[in-house]
Amino acid sequence: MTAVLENAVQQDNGVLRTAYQRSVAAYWNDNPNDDRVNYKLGEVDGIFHHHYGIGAADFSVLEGPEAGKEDRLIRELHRLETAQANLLLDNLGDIRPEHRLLDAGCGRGGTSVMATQRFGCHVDGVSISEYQVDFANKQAAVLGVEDKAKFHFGNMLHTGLESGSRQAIWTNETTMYVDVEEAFAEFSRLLAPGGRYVNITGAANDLNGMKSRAVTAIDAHYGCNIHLRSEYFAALAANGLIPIKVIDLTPDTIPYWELRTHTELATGVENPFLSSYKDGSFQYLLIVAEKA
Ligand code: GPP
Ligand code: MG
Repeated sequence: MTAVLENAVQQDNGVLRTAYQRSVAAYWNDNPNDDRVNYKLGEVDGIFHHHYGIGAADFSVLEGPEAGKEDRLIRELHRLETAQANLLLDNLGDIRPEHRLLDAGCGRGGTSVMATQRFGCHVDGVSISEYQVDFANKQAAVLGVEDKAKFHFGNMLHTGLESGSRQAIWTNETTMYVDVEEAFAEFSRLLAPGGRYVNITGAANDLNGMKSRAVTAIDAHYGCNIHLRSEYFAALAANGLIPIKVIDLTPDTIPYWELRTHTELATGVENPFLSSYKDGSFQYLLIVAEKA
């Protein structure tokens, strides 16, 4: 067998099973978009996020001396992203130090690190990007939480983790990369009875018909496939995950995107987000479900 073929077979039996998954992994291993908006914000306190922000933005950072403006913007955007992760953690239920959690699509590990710091519990994060896994493990060591937060090259659709082993699972803006039916079947298998699944995601609004041009532009920017709102609830119900809370975070995330248009780190995706949130074709949702 040639080396190339051997490699392909090995990958098909392992973490990456489809051409789509390999393309997503390649994107995050070698981000073709300007990634400074994630890196520079993470440098503020060592917590590296791959999601957006919520809450009232302090637009006064745009005033005052031009000299420190960019730094003030970076700190404020980072504060809003950390607020988003805190809201997600607020919804995981009663997490105790002996519990084991799963961060499905962990990125550079920010939300997992915050979870171990808050609850003293164990978190496993999986990502199909080896670059992200390596970054997250190194950063956990820098922050002194490497014994609690562990990151693995793994696929949320088939984690290989033990059934019923998780008190909580979350996806922080990662479900647009997977078939949610498949993902929720795996989460349902992994959760202990009464355990929680928390999802923060952007969803296309069914009431608006098919995906708007702006939502399609967001898909194209990240190489993802944004789902309809209804698909989430159908897939939860089909897998014994019973919603207990749904919050439309759209109004809470708009200030983040408005502020982000002012930084030199803006990537061009800001206007599609703002226009689709404002015309109602796209919604930023928190969904909390319990395992029956
Ligand atoms: C990435 O955040 C999040 C996604 C790629 C998923 C898409 C999310 C939706 C709600 C549609 P990031 O922090 O890596 O993106 P950016 O580089 O733009 O900050
Ligand atoms: Mg970002």
